[in-house]
Amino acid sequence: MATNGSNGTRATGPRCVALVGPFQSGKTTLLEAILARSGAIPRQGGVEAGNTVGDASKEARHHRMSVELSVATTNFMGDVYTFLDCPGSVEFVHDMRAVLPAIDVAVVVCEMDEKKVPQLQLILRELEDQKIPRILFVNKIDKADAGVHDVLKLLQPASRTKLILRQIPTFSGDLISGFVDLALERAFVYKEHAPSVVVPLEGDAADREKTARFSMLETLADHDDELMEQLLEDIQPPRDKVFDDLTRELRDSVVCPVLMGTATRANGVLRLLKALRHESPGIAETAARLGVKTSSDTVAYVLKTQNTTHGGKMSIARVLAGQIGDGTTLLSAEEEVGRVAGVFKLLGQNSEKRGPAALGETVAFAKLDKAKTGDTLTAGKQAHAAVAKIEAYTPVLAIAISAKERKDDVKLGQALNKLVEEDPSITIVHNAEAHEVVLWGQGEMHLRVATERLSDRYGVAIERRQPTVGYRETIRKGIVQRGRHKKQSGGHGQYGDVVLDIKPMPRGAGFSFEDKITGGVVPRNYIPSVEEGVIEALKHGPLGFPVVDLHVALVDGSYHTVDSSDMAFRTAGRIGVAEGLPQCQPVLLEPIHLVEIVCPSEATAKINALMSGRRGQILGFDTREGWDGWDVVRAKMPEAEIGDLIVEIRSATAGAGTFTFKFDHMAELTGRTADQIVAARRAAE
Ligand SMILES: Nc1nc2c(ncn2[C@@H]2O[C@H](COP(=O)(O)OP(=O)(O)OP(=O)(O)O)[C@@H](O)[C@H]2O)c(=O)[nH]1
Ligand SMILES: [Mg+2]
Repeated sequence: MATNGSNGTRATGPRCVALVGPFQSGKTTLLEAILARSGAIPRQGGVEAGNTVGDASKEARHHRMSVELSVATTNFMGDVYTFLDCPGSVEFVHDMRAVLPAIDVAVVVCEMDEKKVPQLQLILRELEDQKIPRILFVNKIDKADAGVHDVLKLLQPASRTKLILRQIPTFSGDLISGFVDLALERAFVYKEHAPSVVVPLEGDAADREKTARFSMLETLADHDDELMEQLLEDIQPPRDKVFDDLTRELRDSVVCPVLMGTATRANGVLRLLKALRHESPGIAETAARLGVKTSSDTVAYVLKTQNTTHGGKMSIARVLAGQIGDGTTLLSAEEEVGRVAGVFKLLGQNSEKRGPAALGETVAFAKLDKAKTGDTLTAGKQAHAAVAKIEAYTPVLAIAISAKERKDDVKLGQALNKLVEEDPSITIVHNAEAHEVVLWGQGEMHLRVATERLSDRYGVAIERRQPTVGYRETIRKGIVQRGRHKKQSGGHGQYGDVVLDIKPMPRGAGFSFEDKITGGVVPRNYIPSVEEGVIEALKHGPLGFPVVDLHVALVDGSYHTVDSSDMAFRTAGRIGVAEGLPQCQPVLLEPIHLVEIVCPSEATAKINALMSGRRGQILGFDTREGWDGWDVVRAKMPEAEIGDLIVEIRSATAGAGTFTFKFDHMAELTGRTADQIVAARRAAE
């Protein structure tokens, strides 16, 4: 570890900054304020007014929330900055996750809201795990009360690295009217939509400044022995040294500075931009973090794939080495992904054609047909090692969909491919048994937006319904049943006759068939047909579901030298099962899954109650390994009850909890619930 701050010179070149943070904390509004402040747009729009640069898609405007990444490039004091405004909803987390490898620094926009601390913790964790430098921006300071003095007390539990308060608020009466910057030791008053104005630092603010500055320095000194000595000896460290330490410790991810402001009024935004300019690392540090030599061949990382209505496919990427212009052929780890046909600068949904993208720039490349989000691309002859691996997403909610009109079936297939290309947190499963296309996703809103996109963007109107639960049925007792098929109409007749010994088998045994014919009463060559007939009948048992866990033995029968045929014996086998099963006490089987829920501990009791209320059998709960203040609850639960479980888990945990599940076993289901399921099945048929 370095012991002094002399290496803290300002990073240069184009930056890439992500705006992340809990749901609705004001990221898109902050982006708007940044763009207005830096002159990329003439006037600051608002989310409520529906005229922001971010969230420009129809779906985002309609739901008044970010449902995908928005990208905007601007200039500030001679440097290029690309801001990546990420959705806050956990349902759209994949867009955030995919951009993280590319960024120099994350601005984590949060609020002074206890309920949102677990969500903040989740986001900070991802950044901590990847050692991505981060700054907290406490937004909506216009709504803060006296609790603002305890900002660190409220937010520190969410962060594993020490938070460093960089600013303290100043008041006019009860309202926050400005702030003191503790590194600059200067007081400012906020002006609406204009830079804050410097005012004398005096009175109560001056006293509070001294205490707060000292604790800022103390935290910095944890990683700087020289500063520690100065503090012990009561020597005022030079201002440059303080800035150098802030820069270095942010770059090394050992502290997380905290700034504050009000995005709607662009208060605190200029300070944020200046902190980014002076203290955030740049492409050199980011490339080093990713193991890329900036001197090597061209390397770029794809952080988002978009299918635009006019421009076709766009791959938004950051150049990590070299430069990339029109006509460059690029290679991913797997294959040649295409030739760049246009380099674009983005400002929300507006794209502007430009020259080659230089080192560190974040741009959109057109027509890289095979490029995927998360790909590491190179123009070299050999693929570059992947700079990041994005974990696969475990889906939590499903809907079954179909095209409203039959003629759109093919179009739907193509649209689904594009949907998944843009959003790998959607999984598509074809349920052949139920003739269903099942869309698995991250939550209600996620799936709603996905179906809206199918119709808005890809022009396929969709019908949605609950996916079919994989019910089965079995039998509780056996029977010996004859199955006879005989037709003597005119010339060639049909004759097949079998006796089947049908027996229940233990759970999970599936189906087995046995040939117990002796003396050739059923000729050898017809026996496979008998089995086929049996299997056919088992697809649809007396309750309406596939029949499992039984053994069928062919024990007797007869044949006719002229009239017997494969067909006749298949029919006989089918008849034997169809007539036998209703007498075997058929019973419904439902799939039971092993469910694991993770949640903040204060919600554990609620989760237990929730699971019991849904026919869940709680197996126990534990502290979550490596997660202070979190629990894991394990339970066995019927598939039918898992349907919208995520919705309730999220509402019980302020959006922070989630679950995974895997099939465990099939269990008998009787009584009213079973009767209802069987009745519904009959009605559907
Ligand atoms: N009072 C106040 N309201 C704010 C401030 N910043 C944002 N808002 C409001 O908070 C709401 C959410 O703002 P957004 O900018 O959409 O928040 P977001 O973080 O982008 O939301 P998601 O992307 O959906 O997570 C909107 O109604 C904003 O007008 C602020 O500084 N003060
Ligand atoms: Mg947003």
